[in-house]
Amino acid sequence: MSETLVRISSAGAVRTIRLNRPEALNSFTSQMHADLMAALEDAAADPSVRCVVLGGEGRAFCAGQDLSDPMAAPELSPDKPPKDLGHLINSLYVPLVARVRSMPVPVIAVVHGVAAGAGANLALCCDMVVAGRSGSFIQAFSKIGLVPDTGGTWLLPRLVGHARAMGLAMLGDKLPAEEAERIGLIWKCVDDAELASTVESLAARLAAMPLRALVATRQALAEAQQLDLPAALALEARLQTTLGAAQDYREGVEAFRAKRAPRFTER
Ligand code: LHQ
Repeated sequence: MSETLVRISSAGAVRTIRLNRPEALNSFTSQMHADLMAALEDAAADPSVRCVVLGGEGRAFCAGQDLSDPMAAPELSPDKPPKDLGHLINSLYVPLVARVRSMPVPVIAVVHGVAAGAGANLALCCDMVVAGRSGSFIQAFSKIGLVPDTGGTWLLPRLVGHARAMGLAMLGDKLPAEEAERIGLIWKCVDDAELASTVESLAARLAAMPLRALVATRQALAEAQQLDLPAALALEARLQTTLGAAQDYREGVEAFRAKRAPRFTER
């Protein structure tokens, strides 16, 4: 286990990365961005890793951008030009979302306590979100005069529809995890006491699955949002051609026929 602004641990094929600035509710500084990116790169490059779990240390998942970090805090003097937040987004948050969404393995967000602003949308970018009953999601952006970033404008209407996306994004209210599950924003809300074991068994289950198929599913579901039905059908056919030529498909079908558990190995 290494101790930087992220904590990294491994159990079998599951790599757990925990944001580690608990005194500031794991809000993002440039150093935490760098440490998280390095941890994700490392997990992506390590063939023994078959699932990544992303969580937070302390009492929260992540409170988004650290608003006292000089790179994000508004310029108070009228004589100085305003900070270019777009540049900050383009250099740190856009690569982070791209990295998460292109991981060669499934990524689970485990949310206990608050996930606010970029922290909420980082969780929602992951393939599956499991939250404890203490968890909550806040599109905090509107309260400080900004729009949802870190993929929020794209993700929210797709996950919960336009009306709910507008309500969440405009009001910036705290959405409890239980309600987040009910409206389809996240996969599951469980008792806090069961959160670790639920995520552990979900991660182990995903790690044992055919990873190329899971990653292609992530890509196809996202891409199909922009396609009409014939184009989505064509995309599915192309993906089945690729996956059907892979070893995991042979193994899956052989295991089914032999009535034994499959052993998937590809990544
Ligand atoms: C924090 C933060 C925080 C610093 C709690 N920063 N210290 C991208 C690029 C450029 C610019 C801007 O933004 C973005 C993307 C974004 O993420 S915008 C959204 C940024 N995040 C927020 O606006 C959330 C701000 N935080 C809050 O509203 C509350 O802290 C929440 C609702 C998250 C938690 O409330 P409480 O449970 O009551 O905790 P607290 O407010 O007492 O916070 C605990 C400590 O953490 C406290 O420090 P202190 O020294 O007083 O104990 C806070 O100042 C600190 N903290 N969030 N984002």
